[in-house]
Amino acid sequence: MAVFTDGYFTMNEDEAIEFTKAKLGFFPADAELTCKEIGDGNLNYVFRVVDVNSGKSIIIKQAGPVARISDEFKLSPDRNRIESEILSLQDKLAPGFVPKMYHYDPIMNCCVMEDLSDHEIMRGALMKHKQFPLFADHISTFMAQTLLLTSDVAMGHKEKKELVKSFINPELCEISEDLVYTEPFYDCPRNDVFPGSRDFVREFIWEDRKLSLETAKLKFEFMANAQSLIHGDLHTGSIFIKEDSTKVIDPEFAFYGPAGYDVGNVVANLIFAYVNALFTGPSDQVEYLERTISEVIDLFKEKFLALWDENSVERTARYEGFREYYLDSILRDTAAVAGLELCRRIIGLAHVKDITSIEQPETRAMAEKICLTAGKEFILNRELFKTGGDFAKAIRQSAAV
Ligand code: SR1
Ligand code: MG
Repeated sequence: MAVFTDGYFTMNEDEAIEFTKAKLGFFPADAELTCKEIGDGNLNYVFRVVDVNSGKSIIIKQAGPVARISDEFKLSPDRNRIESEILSLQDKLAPGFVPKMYHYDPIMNCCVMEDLSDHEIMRGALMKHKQFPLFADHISTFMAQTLLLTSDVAMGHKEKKELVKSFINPELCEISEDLVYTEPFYDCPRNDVFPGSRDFVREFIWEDRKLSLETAKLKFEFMANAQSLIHGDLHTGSIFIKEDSTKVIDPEFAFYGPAGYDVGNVVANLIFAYVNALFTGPSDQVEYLERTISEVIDLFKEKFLALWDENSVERTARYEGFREYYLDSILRDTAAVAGLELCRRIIGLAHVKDITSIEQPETRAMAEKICLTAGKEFILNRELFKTGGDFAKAIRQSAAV
């Protein structure tokens, strides 16, 4: 019988059941519990515990001492505290858009939350060519509320600095600094380049000195701009979805960083789905995704400006023209981060299934070329992206090369 008070160890399925019985009052005493480890992400262990009698279920997410994708990444299990705290905070800032957090255990480095098994992971759903007409509205609300309401625009500056302190997340930030901003832009041994794309990557990305200079500027902005409490890894694998509901999960990369980092990740990952649909889907899926990308940007802008007027507490934030200046800088970062994400998921260590699932090598190389063409355009010309239409046009043009 395992003890859950003496010290941390990574649990197996039976131990997750024992933990549930010993530490959580969630199920009745006569519950008949089953457990399955269902994690398929790069970092953690995810247990689904179900009471066979009542059908009630919970999720236990435990942080291991190293990443699942590779034990090269030694990571503090404190990321689990960060995840449980930010989910509770986001539930207040954007109610209904994150799972309910039931319990955090600082010894076992695990958190217990609502089971969202009636939803599906958005990346997989989009690859099955499903459409979610409410998604742009939902995600733009989530981002506008969590990003604006944690910024200096809407918070007392001392209170905000307290949050900056408690969400210092050096190890997970280092992963993004390396995997997003640095390694994809040179011939780094840790990259994982598809053989059919290697020549294009070398000429188009690695040999472009102007591009590497821009990635350096962006990396230093990522490390220094404590603008908003960001999710930090807001791709379509971090979103659970069904027709009428969108839930954002997995915020363990959260820290105070550039607001455009989250918006850019959403845009880039919708572009991966768009590129997948170009080669595998019906044309209305391509149109749906282009429309959704455009709506995400335009709705985010509209909601961000409205929230600014209702919530700004800083005198200078109300000076004429400042909110437009500030929003413009977020859109610029959105374009840049969309570009970085498009490149790093093709060249770097961590790929996306939207592209790797394309079996025919020539087709995959074409899909990768589209992503890299759009990615470089977004990085180099980031100042030019001001509307959803600007993003949609660049995507169409990249797909046409
Ligand atoms: C070592 S972790 C690799 C990637 O998985 C996460 O989801 C992040 O996107 C990270 O960059
Ligand atoms: Mg994740």
